[in-house]
Amino acid sequence: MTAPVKLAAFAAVLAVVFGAAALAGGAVGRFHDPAAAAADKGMNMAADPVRGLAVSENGFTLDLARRTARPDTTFRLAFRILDKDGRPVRDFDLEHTKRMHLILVRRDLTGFQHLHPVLGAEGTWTTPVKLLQSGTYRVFADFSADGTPTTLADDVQVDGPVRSHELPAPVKTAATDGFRVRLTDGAVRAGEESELRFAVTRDGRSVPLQDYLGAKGHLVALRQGDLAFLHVHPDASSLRFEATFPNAGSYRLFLQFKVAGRVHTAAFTQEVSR
Ligand SMILES: [Cu+2]
Repeated sequence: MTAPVKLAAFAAVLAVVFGAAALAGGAVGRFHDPAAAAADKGMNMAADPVRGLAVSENGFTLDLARRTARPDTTFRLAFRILDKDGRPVRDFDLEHTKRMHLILVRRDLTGFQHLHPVLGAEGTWTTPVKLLQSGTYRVFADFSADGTPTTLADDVQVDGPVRSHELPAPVKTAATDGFRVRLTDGAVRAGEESELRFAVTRDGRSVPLQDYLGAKGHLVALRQGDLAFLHVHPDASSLRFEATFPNAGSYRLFLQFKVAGRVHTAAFTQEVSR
């Protein structure tokens, strides 16, 4: 190789190295961009087990037809899930054997209901609802669309004088409809996966459970204060659930199980330590 050719080759190598460095610099610069940083943060938040704090998330929006009701009066609750272009979503994925799970609970964590509304041709979900007591109720639409599990929430106000209840003290046994439900848990700590096990008895004897929503039971966990909705994973063959409580505090657990064709709900206060 002659000297001028060697120099030219060296210059070409330099150009490649500096070119790559310039590209890398550009890429690094992009991460300092506030929009890119916010997008990264959003992705981290999507991994959070907490849901149900927003009316709009993951490109979906909960559109409630009405936000007021009268106490102890059956009304037609109607809502749509809108996509990012404002169009009603009509295709939903099956989750726990249903395409839509509707959870209602008063702000003081009383009056829990779990309903399965019907989807109309125009993308409107409807179900008859009766809210017994006055107060503010949280309405959670729990669904999956395009493979994205999402829980959106809004409020329905029930007019009238409100008598609120303190969260009951944590106890390991709850009575409902003549059944006794016992909760067994280990050390339930914030940020760790916790196992929650339930046993249902009647007159001291264990009760044969029917399948409900593709498992032996269904569990909803809500955080006191902001009513954050925790996603809980059921074990298909027993009343065992895995839940990760994001922080220390008080939570209300609503266990649902099915016996002889009827669904029953038992509620527990769960304290989560640091
Ligand atoms: Cu459901």
